[in-house]
This record gives sequence, structure tokens and C-alpha cells, in this order.
Amino acid sequence: MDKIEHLGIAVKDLNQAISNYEMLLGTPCYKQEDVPSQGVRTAFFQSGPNKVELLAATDENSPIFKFLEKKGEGIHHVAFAVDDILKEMQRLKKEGYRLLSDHPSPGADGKLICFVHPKDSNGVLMELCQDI
Ligand code: CMX
Repeated sequence: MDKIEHLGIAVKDLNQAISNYEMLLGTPCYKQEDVPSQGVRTAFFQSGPNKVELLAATDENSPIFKFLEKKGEGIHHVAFAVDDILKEMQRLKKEGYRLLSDHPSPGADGKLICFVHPKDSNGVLMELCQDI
């Protein structure tokens, strides 16, 4: 895995959180995007070399809705950039890690994504992402 691509932060109110992070990071949100397959609306910030993704649930079936109910707002996942997501998924599967889907799916900001179960990464939901 090459580097941390972004941190995902679950928020209740996306507009409030965007204003807050624009102030905190001192930079404007550069993109908002819906990802219907994940039940989320996202907002992205670039802070130097680092990227932050805010995630709000768009419906009650969204994993973000469940996360907010259970844990409240906070860091939801850590995403790692990979060159070849299929190869990395195969490697992890072979080592016994539980992947949360059999195939990569289109995520926000031009990525193919897949998740590793948080119980297999010491309580952190890990996302693999590859540029499309
Ligand atoms: N980080 C750390 N732990 C998490 C977690 C997270 N984001 N989400 C759930 N967990 C924990 C739960 O607290 C629970 O732990 P305990 O058993 O100790 O209470 C355990 O994982 C299992 O959780 P669950 O409530 O039984 O299962 P869920 O139905 O909530 O499913 C998960 C959890 C991770 C499998 C599911 O949320 C999932 O498939 N996530 C991947 C997709 C996703 O998160 N999409 C949104 C982001 C999309 C994007 O980035 O674009």
C-alpha cells in the first residue's frame, strides 16, 4: 500500500461540517459528490499533501447512518492508495482478511474502492482505493 489517500470522517450535518472544516483547515471544500451505492454524500478537502473526506448518510440504510447511531461523529475509515486493487484484494484474501465485497466498487473522487472488516484491522475500517 503506497500511502494514506484520505481520512473519512462521519458527520451528521454535511453543510455544517463543511463550513467548520473550511474554517479549521483554511481551505475550501473542492468537491461534493453523492455515492448512491454507499448511501453517502461526501465533501473533500485537500490540506497540503493530505486529503479529508466528510461523509453524511443519505438514508437510514447507509453504513454511515448506523455508525453515527452507534458511535457518533468521528473518524470512520482510513483509506490507503493502491496501484492494483484486484491484486491487493487477492493478497489480503489469501492472508485470511475479510473483505467487505467480492469486487471493487466505484467510490467518490474517481476511485475504485473496497473495505477490510474493522475487526481484522484492530478496530479501524480500512479502505483500499485505486485511481480509475
Ligand atoms: N470503524 C470501526 N469499527 C466499526 C466501524 C467503523 N467504521 N463500523 C462498524 N464497526 C464495528 C462495530 O462497532 C461492531 O463492533 P462491536 O461488535 O465491537 O460492537 C463491528 O464493527 C461490527 O459492526 P456491526 O454493527 O455488527 O455491523 P455493521 O452492520 O455496522 O457493519 C461494516 C459494519 C464495517 C461491515 C459496514 O459498515 C460496512 O460494510 N462498511 C463498508 C462500507 C462503508 O462503510 N461505506 C461508507 C463509506 C463509503 C465511502 O467512503 O465512500
